[in-house]
Amino acid sequence: MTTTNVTPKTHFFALKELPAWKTLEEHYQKIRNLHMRSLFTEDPQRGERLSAEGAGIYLDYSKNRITDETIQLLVKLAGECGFRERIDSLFLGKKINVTEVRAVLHIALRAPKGEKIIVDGLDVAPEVHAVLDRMAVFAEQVRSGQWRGYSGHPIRNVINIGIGGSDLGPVMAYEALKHYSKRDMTFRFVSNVDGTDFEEATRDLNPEETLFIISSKTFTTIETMTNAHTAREWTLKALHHKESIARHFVSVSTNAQEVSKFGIDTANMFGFWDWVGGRYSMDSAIGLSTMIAIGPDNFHSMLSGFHEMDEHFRTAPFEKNLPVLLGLISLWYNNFFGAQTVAVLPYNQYLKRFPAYLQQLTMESNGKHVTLDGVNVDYDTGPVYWGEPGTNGQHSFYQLIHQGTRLIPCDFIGFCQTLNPIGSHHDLLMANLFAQTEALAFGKTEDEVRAEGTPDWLVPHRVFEGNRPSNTILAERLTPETLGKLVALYEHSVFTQGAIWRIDSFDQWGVELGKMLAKRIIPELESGTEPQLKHDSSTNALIRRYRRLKS
Ligand code: G6Q
Repeated sequence: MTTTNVTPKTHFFALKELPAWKTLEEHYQKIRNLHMRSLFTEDPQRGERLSAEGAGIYLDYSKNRITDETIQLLVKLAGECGFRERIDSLFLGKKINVTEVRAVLHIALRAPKGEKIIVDGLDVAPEVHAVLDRMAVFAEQVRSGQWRGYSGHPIRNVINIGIGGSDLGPVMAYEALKHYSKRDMTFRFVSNVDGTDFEEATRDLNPEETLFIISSKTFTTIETMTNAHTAREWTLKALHHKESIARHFVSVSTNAQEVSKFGIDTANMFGFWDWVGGRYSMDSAIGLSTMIAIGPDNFHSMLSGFHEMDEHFRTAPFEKNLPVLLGLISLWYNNFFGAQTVAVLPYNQYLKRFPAYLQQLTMESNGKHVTLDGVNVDYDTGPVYWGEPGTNGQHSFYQLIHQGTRLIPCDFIGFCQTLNPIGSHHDLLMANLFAQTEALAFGKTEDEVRAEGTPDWLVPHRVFEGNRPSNTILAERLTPETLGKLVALYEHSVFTQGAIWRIDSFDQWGVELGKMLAKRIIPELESGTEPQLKHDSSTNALIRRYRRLKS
């Protein structure tokens, strides 16, 4: 692949004036009251027809409030928004992150050896593989016990210190792939600047056997640096020698200068690049803890899963393209039905952190209110993503999804094989998944409720109107490869939506603001003398109260 690396030219863009948008508005009026019950009755093949398969992942999108025409119109909309060109720009390494003037090349992190990806005239693929090779050597040294702590003990505990994109991916991947992890080692993740996080992660560990990975793209993030300094003190308190740091600390960063200022030998630094966004970095060196946990071969399988989905996204026609379909259907509910949220419901305990991971991926990417041209949007952008693993959610918030007043589109994720075959657990788990999608779509009518002998006064409470939409994502088995495919599926679905809304899905100015604001207040909390507060009256009062009560 080659690139000219020209910042895309921006121009005023009125999404709602596009012919396909206007037709979709009319179409919405026609089908908004159609019930899935009749859609399925009229078309016995619907369940099989409205499905797609890519990179070994099956997507059933038939239980949505759509017809064939809806999909055609949404695909037309994508075409009118120049989405094909946007996909090409992404894969060609053009600087589509316009506000930070950066290429967006997470796809390069999983490109196979030998593929060329040119950024600013340089092929970045060999660098990516050089870092992966160094990570593999290090991971094997730690896993085999060849890498020793300062006092000669093998490393038994690995703690990743990072936050946001430098934490959520590693935690999610570790939990998701625990089945494949080295069980005689302990992996923990410290992100919160609340000292409790560090304390609880380390209280039962021996510093002589503990390795810290300080993961920070910038190496200036205050939470991470605070935790990193605490980790250094914790280590020095036990090992007494400054030289021990080199055996117990490695870093993942783009900032060699700050890494060496902290005292970590840059020989023990694993780099990445400014074209990797934090929330798109779990397959870069930020995944070092994952690689140590599951081993380099499994890590490479995960990368090949990512790549397979990348290729599917890049080449499949939109009507058969999983990330595109997922993105377009989500946009359909967001912009035409006015849905505010999307629930992600993995029926797999290993995916318990997947919804939290997706929250950052989706909401940090598409929580924007101005277009690439800097103009306020006149339509809704990123919905709120949330979720919990099934079946737990069924015993709490599903009530609202079934019978509440809001429309909540759901993504159900399930696997045909379990990694822990115990009795009939897995069939029971999957029966719940299928039953929930069925109940949401078809509900229970008044007649059905009466036929069960329900007294009149109770009937309204027991009626389920149904017509509540869901996608079902089905894969064979949760493997490192499948995890790569699932994450890439959502990455590209986020991009699909962001491209149509014409927003920058790859910047995060809201996060940057947060990083600065606290810095102003810290000295006001710590100062020995009463500071002159110049905030609003609420913030001033809160700070004064805190100062008064803190000791
Ligand atoms: C992700 C964001 C953000 C970032 C963290 C940590 O896309 O940019 O979540 O990952 O703020 O930043 P550092 O890795 O620089 O510490």
